[in-house]
Amino acid sequence: MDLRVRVGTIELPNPVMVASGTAGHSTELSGYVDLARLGAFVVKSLHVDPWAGNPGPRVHPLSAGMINSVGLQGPGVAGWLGDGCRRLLDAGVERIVVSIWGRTVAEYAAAAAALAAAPPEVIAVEVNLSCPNLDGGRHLFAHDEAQSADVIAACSVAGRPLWAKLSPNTDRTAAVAGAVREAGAEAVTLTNTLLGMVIDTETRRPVLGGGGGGVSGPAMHAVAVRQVYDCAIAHPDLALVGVGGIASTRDAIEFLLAGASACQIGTANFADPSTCARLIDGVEAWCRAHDITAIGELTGGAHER
Ligand code: RRO
Repeated sequence: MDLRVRVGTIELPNPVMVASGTAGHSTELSGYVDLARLGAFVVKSLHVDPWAGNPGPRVHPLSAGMINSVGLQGPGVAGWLGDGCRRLLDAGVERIVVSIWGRTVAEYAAAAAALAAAPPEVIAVEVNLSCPNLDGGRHLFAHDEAQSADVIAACSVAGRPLWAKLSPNTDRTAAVAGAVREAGAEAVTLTNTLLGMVIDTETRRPVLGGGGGGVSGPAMHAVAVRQVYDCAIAHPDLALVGVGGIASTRDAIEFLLAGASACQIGTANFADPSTCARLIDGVEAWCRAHDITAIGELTGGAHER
């Protein structure tokens, strides 16, 4: 069984990655899953400088997933290179995708520049243009083609393939995908979380310390599949990474059929941190049961007549 997939210029041994922000910055999940087995380990978004994130509560369960307002907490790129990155390498992880964020184009560029010195195991940079918890969700780069393109162009200083993580909270996603590709992105990751809020009826205040937050998990799976499907039609030659509510093998296969080359597992890691290992085995078993010899054959299958 050939589980290898290609995302832009990068080849991964299998299509299953962790989603940024759901597996920490380093080896937090290594007691549950062999991180070296993953298609790639995706680091929670890093700013160029350390950032404390939002006040708690930061996460809250929903009937079909969860909502978060972590608020982009992280050690900064230099702090991560000196600690989290080293621990991933010590754990034998050879494929690391680093997610970065900024409040301005210059801050994104500074984070990307700081990654230029990263070891070769940092195989790509996922540029997070779509965090719902930056400035309370009032400003998302991923809702604007020109601003997204400016960020991607500025991040070329990382000297690594760039993936752009886009938003489900706009009807501009396919247009933004085209703009970031023109600006140099090799792939787009679809999607980040849905803007949401939970209100405590006793206190009459938002439950999360940050106010609103990002909805993830099964509640948004069909939304993200649709984004991938539509983007694959708009940009048949652009590599897509599907993320949103994957909890089962079939959820992952759906993203491939919609047009993704690979997928990322997020919220399911909170309920079962070994989900990725289960799904690597699961997609292999699914392919065998369906007489698929190379998993790459599945990409875009739902578009064929
Ligand atoms: O840290 C967060 O609050 C966060 C980020 Br950076 C993101 O991209 N998506 C999300 O739901 N939460």
